[in-house]
Amino acid sequence: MRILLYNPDNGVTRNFMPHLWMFLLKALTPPGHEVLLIDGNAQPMDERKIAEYVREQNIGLVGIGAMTRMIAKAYRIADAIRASGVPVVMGGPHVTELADEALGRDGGPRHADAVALGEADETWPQIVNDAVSGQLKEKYAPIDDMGKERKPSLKRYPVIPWDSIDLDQFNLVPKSAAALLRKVGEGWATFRIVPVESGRGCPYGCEFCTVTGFFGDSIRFRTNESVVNELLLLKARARKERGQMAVFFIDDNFAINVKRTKSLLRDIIAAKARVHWVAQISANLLRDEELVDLIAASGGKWIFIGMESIDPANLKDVNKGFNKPHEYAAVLERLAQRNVYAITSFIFGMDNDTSGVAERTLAQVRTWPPGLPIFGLLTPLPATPLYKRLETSGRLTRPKHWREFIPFAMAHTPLRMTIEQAHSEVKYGWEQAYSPEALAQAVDSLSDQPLGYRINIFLARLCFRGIYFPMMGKMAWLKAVAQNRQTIFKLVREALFGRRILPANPAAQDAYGAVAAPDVPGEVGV
Ligand code: B12
Ligand code: SF4
Repeated sequence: MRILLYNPDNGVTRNFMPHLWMFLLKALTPPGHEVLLIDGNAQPMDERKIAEYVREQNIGLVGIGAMTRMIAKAYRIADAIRASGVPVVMGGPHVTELADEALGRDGGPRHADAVALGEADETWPQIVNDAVSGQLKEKYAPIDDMGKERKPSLKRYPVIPWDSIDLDQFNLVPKSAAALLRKVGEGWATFRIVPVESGRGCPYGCEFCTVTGFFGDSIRFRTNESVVNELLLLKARARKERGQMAVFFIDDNFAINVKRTKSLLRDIIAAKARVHWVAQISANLLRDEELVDLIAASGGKWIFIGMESIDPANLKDVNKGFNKPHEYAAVLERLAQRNVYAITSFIFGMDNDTSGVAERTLAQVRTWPPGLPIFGLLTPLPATPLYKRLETSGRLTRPKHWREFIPFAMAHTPLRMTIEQAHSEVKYGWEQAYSPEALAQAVDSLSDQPLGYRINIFLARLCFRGIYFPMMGKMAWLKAVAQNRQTIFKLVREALFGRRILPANPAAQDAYGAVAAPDVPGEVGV
C-alpha cells in the first residue's frame, strides 16, 4: 500500500525544519509499504491539489498530524481526501485531546476515519495493518495488557535513515546558489536543520503547556549510543553532499535530567559526533556551569528558554514559579561567555500584565547579551489546566478558537488589560526588538567577537523577524534587506576589507580543550 503522511502548513513561517513525527512513523511502518511525506510548509497545497495528488499517486491511506493552530486546515484537507474515498487517520496533540471533534462525535462534521491517541510509536504498525485489511478502528490508544495507558519506551528507538531519505524539500540553500556554495569551505550546497529527540516528557506541569499531559511526567530517554549514531549519520550525509547539517534537539526540556544530559554530551564529544545544535532548556537548569561548558563543547549554539514573564506573580499564576526573573541575566551571561546565545520566549496577556508590559520586558532584554526574543500571547490550548481554569471562570471569549485560527489573537480576556491592549503589547515587542536599530545594536554588542558571530546574530534576527512579519515573498525579503542596509553594508565591508579581528572570547576555550567552532553565515539555528 502507498501511504501519504501530511503535515499542514502553519500559514505564518516557511518551512525551516521537517516535522519529526513523519520520519519516525515512516521508520516504524511495517515492511512492504511505500511511505510518501509532504510537509505543507515546504510544498504548499490546497484541498483540491492534495486530493488530486492522492488519486494520482494511488494512495491507500493518509496520515495527518497537526498542532491546534493548524487543525482547521488539517480538517479541510482531511475532508477533501475522504471525499475522494481514501481513509484518513489523524494524530498529534490536538486530536488526542479532542478525538470526538475529529471523529464528528461532538455534533460537528466528521473529519477522520481513525484517530491515533497520544504517542503512536506502538500503535502505528497496527493502524497500517488494519487499513490494509479494511478494518480501521475509530480510536487507537497505546495501552498495556491491563488496558492501562502505556508510554512507549525510547530504549529501542528506530533508526531513521537520514543517510538515504529524500530531504530535498528541506534544503534551506536556494537551488540557484547551491552549485556555487558547494565550493565554499567544507561545502554549503545544502543546509538543513534536522529534528532529533533524545527524550520525552517534562514533569513541571506549567499551566498553559500540553506536554506534561501528553507525554506524561514519566521522562524517558533514548540510549546515548542511539543518539550519537543518529548524529554521525547526519554528519556523514552532510559531508557526502558537501553541505551542512544542524540539529534541533526537540526534547521539551533537554536537560531535565542534568546528569543524563551531561553524559550524552560527553559521549557526543568523545565519538566526534559534534554538530551545531539548538535545544530547549529551562532557565533553572542552566545554573550548572559544567552543563553549560559541555553545551558549548558539544556544539550547542542556541538555547530556547521559556522565560514567559519578568513578573514573578505571573509566573506563579501559571505554575512556573521555578523561573526566577532575577536569575535571567546571569543565565544568559553564562551562556554568552561561551558563545552560546538564547532564544528568549515571552508571553503577554498574563493575569498580572498591565499596559506597558512589553516596554518593561524590553528594558530588561536590552541589558542582556544579544539573543532572539520572541513574544506570544497566553493561549488556552485544549485540555490544559489553563483552559479548564478560564472555562470554569467564564473567561473564554472564543472557546473553540482553533476552528477559526487567527495568528496572535487572544481567546480570553486578561484580568488587568483588554484583549486589544494585549495585542498591541505583542506588536510593540516585535517591532522594537526587530527594528533596524535593534538589529544594528545586537551586531555592535558583539564587536569584540569575530565577524562570523556578528553575521550569525544578524541573520538569525532577520529570519526570526519573519515569525511576526511574514517574509514569504521576495518583495518582503527585499524590504527587510533594504531597511537593514546600513548593517549589511558594514558587515560586507568588514568581510571584504577586514579589520582587526580580536581573538574569540577565551571562555569559548572550554574545560574540555575544544574551541567553540566559529559560526558561519547562514547558521541561524532556528
Ligand atoms: C519542535 C516543536 C516545534 C517546532 C515546530 C517545527 C517542527 N518542524 O517541528 C517549532 C519550534 C517551530 C514550534 C513552534 C510552535 N509550537 Co511547538 N513544539 C515542538 C515540540 C517541542 C516537539 C515536536 C516533536 O517533534 N515532538 C516529537 C514527536 C515524536 O512527537 P509528536 O509530534 O507529538 O508525534 C507523536 C504523536 O503525537 C503522534 N503523531 C503526531 N502526528 C501524527 C500523525 C499521525 C497520522 C499519527 C498516526 C500519529 C501522529 O505520533 C508521534 C510519535 O509518537 C512540541 C512538544 C513535544 N515534545 O512534542 C511542541 C508543541 C507541538 N508545540 C506547541 C506549540 C503551542 C507551538 C507554538 C504555537 C508556540 C507558539 N506560541 O508560538 C509554535 C507554532 C509554530 C507554528 N508557526 O506553527 C504545542 C502544541 C500544542 C497543541 N495542542 O497544539 C507543543 C505540544 C508544546 C506545548 N508547549 O504544548 N514547535
Ligand atoms: S517546562 Fe516547558 S515543557 Fe515543561 S511543562 Fe513547562 S512549558 Fe511545558
